[in-house]
Amino acid sequence: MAGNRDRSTDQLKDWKETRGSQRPDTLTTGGGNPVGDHQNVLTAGPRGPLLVQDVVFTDEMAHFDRERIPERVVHAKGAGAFGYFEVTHDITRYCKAKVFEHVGKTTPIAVRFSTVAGESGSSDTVRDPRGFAVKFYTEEGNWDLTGNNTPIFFIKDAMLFPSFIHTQKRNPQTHMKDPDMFWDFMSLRPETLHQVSFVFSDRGLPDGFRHMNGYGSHTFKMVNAAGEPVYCKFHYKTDQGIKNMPVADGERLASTSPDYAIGDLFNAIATGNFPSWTFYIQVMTFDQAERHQFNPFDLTKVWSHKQFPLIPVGKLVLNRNPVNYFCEVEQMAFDPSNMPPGIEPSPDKMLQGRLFSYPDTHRHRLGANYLQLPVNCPYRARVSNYQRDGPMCMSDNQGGAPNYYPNSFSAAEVQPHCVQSKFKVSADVARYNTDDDDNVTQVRAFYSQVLNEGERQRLCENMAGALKAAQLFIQKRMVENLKAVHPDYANRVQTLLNKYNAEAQQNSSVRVYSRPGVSAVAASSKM
Ligand code: HDE
Repeated sequence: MAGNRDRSTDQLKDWKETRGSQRPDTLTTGGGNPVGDHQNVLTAGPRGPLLVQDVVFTDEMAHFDRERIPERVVHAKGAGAFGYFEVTHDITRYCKAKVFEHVGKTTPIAVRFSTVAGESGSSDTVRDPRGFAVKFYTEEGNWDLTGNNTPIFFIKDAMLFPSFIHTQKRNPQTHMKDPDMFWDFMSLRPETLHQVSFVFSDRGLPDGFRHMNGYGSHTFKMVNAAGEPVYCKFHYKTDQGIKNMPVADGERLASTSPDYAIGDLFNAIATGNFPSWTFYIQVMTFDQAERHQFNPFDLTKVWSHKQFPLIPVGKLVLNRNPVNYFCEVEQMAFDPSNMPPGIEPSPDKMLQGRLFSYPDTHRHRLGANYLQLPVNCPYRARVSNYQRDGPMCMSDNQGGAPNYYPNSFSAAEVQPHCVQSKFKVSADVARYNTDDDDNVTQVRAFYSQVLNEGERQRLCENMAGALKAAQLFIQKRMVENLKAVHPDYANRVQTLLNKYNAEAQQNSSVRVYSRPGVSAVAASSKM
């Protein structure tokens, strides 16, 4: 037997051993009837044909025919795990949510990590943001902090999201990744510069899911017991240390071990090496928000850590692997609109757009009663409302309790102290263009102050290595955008492009269409 088997490879062996001397179960149909033969269809004579009365066969085949549910339109490839959140520092002066009630309090959590653009069979080791979504099962219902491994995002208006995602998916005719689509969009929307620079830096290719930070990314609101609100951001920093993957390793693993990150997480947890993250918040008062130099709800910007220092709150620990992938990970449904009292949305246009999109997606992907699935069910709260029926109702459907409100029979009653905080809005309703915002100052700081020389060079190589596959006018527009960030950034990328373009011209018969786009730039960035 192969000597280098790990816990994920040994799953079946481990499963058998944990069952010990238990006798095997009786094989049954889906309806529970014992099955006498599961290898031979029922036929008239040894050479067929089949009999319609072979219900063992039809039961098996009909279920197989329906095994797939739609994969997530983004973040389709991922890994999940379970654990707990523990409060280590008191933040009740900011937030009344029970999850932060007292130091030492623990709350069960579910986490799903993911890549973004690839399909569910794609490789884990591609350049792409990583999803880092956390579901807190609190006694006030679920809180879903559906974040990424980046503190910022590409765009700031939810209207652009479907188009933005289409540019990283497949060309409608060729069904291939398309470098023109991706770079055309990015270069036409300069607010993408910050996140594009982040993703093409070393951090765009993390070594598995354990060695990266997570961020709620948006600005949220926290409200304390006195009803006083502040704005806040959430950060979860890896206790394993940041570790990124060299491009060459990503390329190699993409073909030899495409499930690298899933396996790394599974094996770590299976061997008791539980990954953890330290959880922080940043806080901004409403007054500070009024006077802030940037729009504090702009998802393409960070809040200065100097001005708004990280405040420690607690720890996220993952200590259990899913018992069954489909049941507990594929069906896991995150929803930024799941917020317990004390946590509220800010006006961030992207967050507001997400409040609609996620539950809408789940109703399509999983069905109207997706919140009754065990992994999504707010099992530490008692769901009591006036919603009833729908396909695949798995609970008692709230029994005989009245299904209308108001009623005189004392069923689910509203809790006035849980009403969301009041806030003032006074403005003209319009479709506001945010094009003229400052899209470069923070990117310049990232390029010239956050990155060191080696990191800057690798960023330029990664970017040029992918951008070279786009048409020249698109390359040019992208470099113009980089020029506004920093002349050195633009020069380095242009110099590399000149070299690649000259090579391509010399060898014009061998133009390489190498699946570029964010999720595949790891593969193309070295060519
Ligand atoms: Fe998502 N996103 N997103 N997203 N997102 C989904 O939900 C969407 C955004 C993120 O492990 C979808 O169940 C819109 C930002 C994660 O199951 C979908 C907008 C951030 C996951 C969806 C955004 C994220 C998703 C796909 C802009 C980081 C995976 C299927 C308005 C802060 C969660 C699904 C998991 C998944 C929509 C932008 C993170 C379609 C409309 C910003 C981690 O509903």
